[in-house]
Amino acid sequence: MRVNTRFLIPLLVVLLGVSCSPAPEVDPAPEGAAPATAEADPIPCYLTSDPIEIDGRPDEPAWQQAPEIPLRFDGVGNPVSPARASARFLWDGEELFVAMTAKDRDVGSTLKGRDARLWEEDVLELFIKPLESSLLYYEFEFSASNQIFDAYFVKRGAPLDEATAWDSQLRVAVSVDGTLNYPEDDDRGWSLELALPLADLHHAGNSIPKQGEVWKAAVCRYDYDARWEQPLNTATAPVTESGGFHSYEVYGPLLFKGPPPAPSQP
Ligand SMILES: [Ca+2]
Ligand SMILES: [Ca+2]
Ligand SMILES: [Ca+2]
Repeated sequence: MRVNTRFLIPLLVVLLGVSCSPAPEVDPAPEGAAPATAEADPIPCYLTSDPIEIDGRPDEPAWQQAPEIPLRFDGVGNPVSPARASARFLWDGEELFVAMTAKDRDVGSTLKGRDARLWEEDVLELFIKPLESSLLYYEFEFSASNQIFDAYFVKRGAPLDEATAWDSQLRVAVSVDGTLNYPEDDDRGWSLELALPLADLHHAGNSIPKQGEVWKAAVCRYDYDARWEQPLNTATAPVTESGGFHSYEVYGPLLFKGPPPAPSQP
């Protein structure tokens, strides 16, 4: 039986203790900052008709309407403040758009090919669970060299090779602010934009949500650094506290909304 070691990594980190490796640099919490609670952020997903060029740089005006969702939980569910990565969500009725931005001192990515083991290097991940009434969910991973891993799980623990056999039609582009695969200098980070056709998520019927519909979603990350012995994993939800990135019970509610409110008049 094939064992998916990804489920074991958070547990091993807890059992072995993170103190066995040099502590990754995490910005200290500012004085007076409110402590994070062990609840995932709700994720507003506003409807937009504005153009978004999928080029890895989420600098279109449309993105200014999308609230930033911080990856504010570390590998054992403790708060990371301020967060070093965030995600934003939009949709246009046919496609889901997601922008992710990550600070990263050492951006690395060498793996190639669809569904490669991208979590073994710097990676940003998106988990989507459309239906409360079904066990099915989707996982997407993106590397800093623009490689894609996409998987459809009929249920948690389903064989990985069966899950990854599914390929979506999503479009993604990555932008690296620094030098890829060159740990000798200090990078600043990387970002990506993706457009996922919602019709791709058809396994439980009509997958085009209505306005007001609520799914569940989480964005997660492994940040590797040549100067650390262990990667730092963070997420928008306290997933690793309760058994791994696949703990969809604690994902945030993804709210498919109408257009964003008009800016107030000066
Ligand atoms: Ca763009
Ligand atoms: Ca796939
Ligand atoms: Ca890194």
